[in-house]
Amino acid sequence: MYTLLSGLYKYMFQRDEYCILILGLDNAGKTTFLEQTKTRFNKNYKGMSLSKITTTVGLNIGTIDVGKTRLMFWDLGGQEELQSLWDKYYAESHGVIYVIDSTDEERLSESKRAFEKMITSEALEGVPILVLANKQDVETCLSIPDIKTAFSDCINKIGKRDCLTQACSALTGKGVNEGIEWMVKCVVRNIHRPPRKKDITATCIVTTSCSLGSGGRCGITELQLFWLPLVFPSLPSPPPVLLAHPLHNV
Ligand SMILES: Nc1nc2c(ncn2[C@@H]2O[C@H](COP(=O)(O)OP(=O)(O)OP(=O)(O)O)[C@@H](O)[C@H]2O)c(=O)[nH]1
Ligand SMILES: [Mg+2]
Repeated sequence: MYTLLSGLYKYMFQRDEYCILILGLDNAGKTTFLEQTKTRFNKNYKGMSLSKITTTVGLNIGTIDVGKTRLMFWDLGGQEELQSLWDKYYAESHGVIYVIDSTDEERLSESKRAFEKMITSEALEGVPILVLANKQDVETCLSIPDIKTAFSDCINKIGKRDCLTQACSALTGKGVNEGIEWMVKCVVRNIHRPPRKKDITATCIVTTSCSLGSGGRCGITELQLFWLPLVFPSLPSPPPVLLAHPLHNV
């Protein structure tokens, strides 16, 4: 009976969670891409106005659910002095989205150097890489073949891992869904980096206590969710760091 119930519980309330790093030089459009992604994949998400996004000092976090798969994004600042922090996240990540500003030909070689350094890290071995040629809404931008040519001597270093170059505009949303769907497929089939099992009732319980605290609603569903950890005492607790960190913008 316990096995049956715990199986049902897992089916209903656990998701496979994958951590995706969003990297690239400053001004490439990483945070704009993250906001656009959250807006497209999270029903009822009221994102901030894309024009109000400022440079990232630290990191932004966001999650989306695509079917039974949960992607947790870590969008890191791209300024030169912040790039030394990138590798602290490599061992925990399941995929990398590398954003290139296709309108900035002058900094393309700088972007390539950062990309090369990133892909040669052993901690990222076998991890799928989605290269986003961003800002394709700008008429004068570099084309995908231009960018592929500029990055051509990285091919050997990419090796056998999954890698896709996708035309994208984080501002208009072009190419965002295609890129995310490709990433989901790749992380799910990569048996070398298994997912974290994420208990989604943790989020519900936090939401419940917030809505109760603000004098809001408390329906049957919320109460049922609240009682689940009492029925299943071995449930993992919510990640306190992620909920409490001031830089985190989930
Ligand atoms: N035209 C155009 N502008 C974009 C696009 N994506 C981002 N931008 C603009 O590029 C600038 C930088 O965007 P951010 O998202 O802050 O860039 P970032 O990569 O997060 O930068 P850091 O946080 O400093 O590393 C902003 O002015 C955005 O509006 C795009 O697809 N098209
Ligand atoms: Mg940013």
